[in-house]
Amino acid sequence: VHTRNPATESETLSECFRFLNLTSRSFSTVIQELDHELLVPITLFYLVLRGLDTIEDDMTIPLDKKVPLLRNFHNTMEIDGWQFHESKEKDRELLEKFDVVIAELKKIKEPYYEIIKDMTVKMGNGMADYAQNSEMIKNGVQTIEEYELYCHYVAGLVGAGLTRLFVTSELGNPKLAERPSLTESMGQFLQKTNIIRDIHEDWQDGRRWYPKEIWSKHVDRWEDLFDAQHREQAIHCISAMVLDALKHVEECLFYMAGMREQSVFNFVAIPQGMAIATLELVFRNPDVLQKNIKITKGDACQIMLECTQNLHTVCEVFRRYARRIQAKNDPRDPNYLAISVRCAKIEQFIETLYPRQ
Ligand code: PS7
Ligand code: MN
Ligand code: MN
Ligand code: MN
Ligand code: MN
Ligand code: MN
Repeated sequence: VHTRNPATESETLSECFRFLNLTSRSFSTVIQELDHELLVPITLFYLVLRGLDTIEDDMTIPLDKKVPLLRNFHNTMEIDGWQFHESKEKDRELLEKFDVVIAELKKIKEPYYEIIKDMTVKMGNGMADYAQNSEMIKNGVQTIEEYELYCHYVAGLVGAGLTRLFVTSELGNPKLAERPSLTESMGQFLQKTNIIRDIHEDWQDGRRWYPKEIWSKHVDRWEDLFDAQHREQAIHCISAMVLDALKHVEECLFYMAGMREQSVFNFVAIPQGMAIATLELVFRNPDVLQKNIKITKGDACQIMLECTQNLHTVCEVFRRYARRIQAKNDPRDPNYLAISVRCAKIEQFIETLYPRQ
């Protein structure tokens, strides 16, 4: 069911949907299938955060300009007619015509608006902290704790905002609001997968999100990860990162068990299904170190079908990919045993949810 109504849509709203399709690889379809109550608020939430992320990612904006832009973005998003013409990023057109997002934000229900604004304050400040910090120490994220705090700012907060939108609109189980760690895991799992996969692209852009606490166990210098001479160690480093991401799986499945409306279920489940498939794709795959890799269209289609049914079919996706990770696991990998245990635990958890006869 398409919930958009182009006949009654204002020009600025149509423009917002054009930006959604232009800027989002993974979210545009699932957002546009959302229940009518949340369709526009979540589209605008996405565009506000995409605008913020475009500023964060733009390495041509000097830090003394970038930091205040990030910290004040929640005020900026209230200034009628505001546009930004100094970005060189791929998604810069959104910032150049950001006034359309601002115009539409003023029309949504107050509680939805407040949630979006609150998340923008927190994310903008978190991004600014890390932008300043990476400049000071010049060698990226150090500990797993710092890595997870970054993932909290850019994805855990998105999850928190979305959960509040689901609960406020009564499309989500109110009990979800009492389980913030489940929500956090949903964001951590997506963001960690994105960071693991984007290693090469991020490195070329002068960014590094893998924590030193993990990569330093495998190579002495960060650059060595991209050097053919250290290929084996680099693959082991990726395995360590995949193992770390897999610790969130049970909480993600638990969160999805709390969905009660089909369009919201699909919206949260599809990205999670894509993420577990992406983890399997990057696992022990040297291509990650050389180029951007993506799951095939065929796999994406199948995941889309399975993740738009019910928790059971989503669990089947997770079980299938956990088994494929197991099958690719190599005893020479220092994380072999831990990965094996982790995958078995995931399978076991699914088995307790849906015992097979
Ligand atoms: C509001 C739907 C559902 C409880 C733009 C969805 C970048 C991985 O780094 O575009 O450019 O490669 O490939 C999305 C939890 C956030 C976390 C975060 C807003 C799920 C700005 C998404 C998305 C929580 C910061 C997109 C985490 O990847 O990034 C809405 C529940 C934006 C969610 C960023 C990343 C998302 C991301 P990149 P991508
Ligand atoms: Mn970013
Ligand atoms: Mn980005
Ligand atoms: Mn990325
Ligand atoms: Mn991306
Ligand atoms: Mn990117």
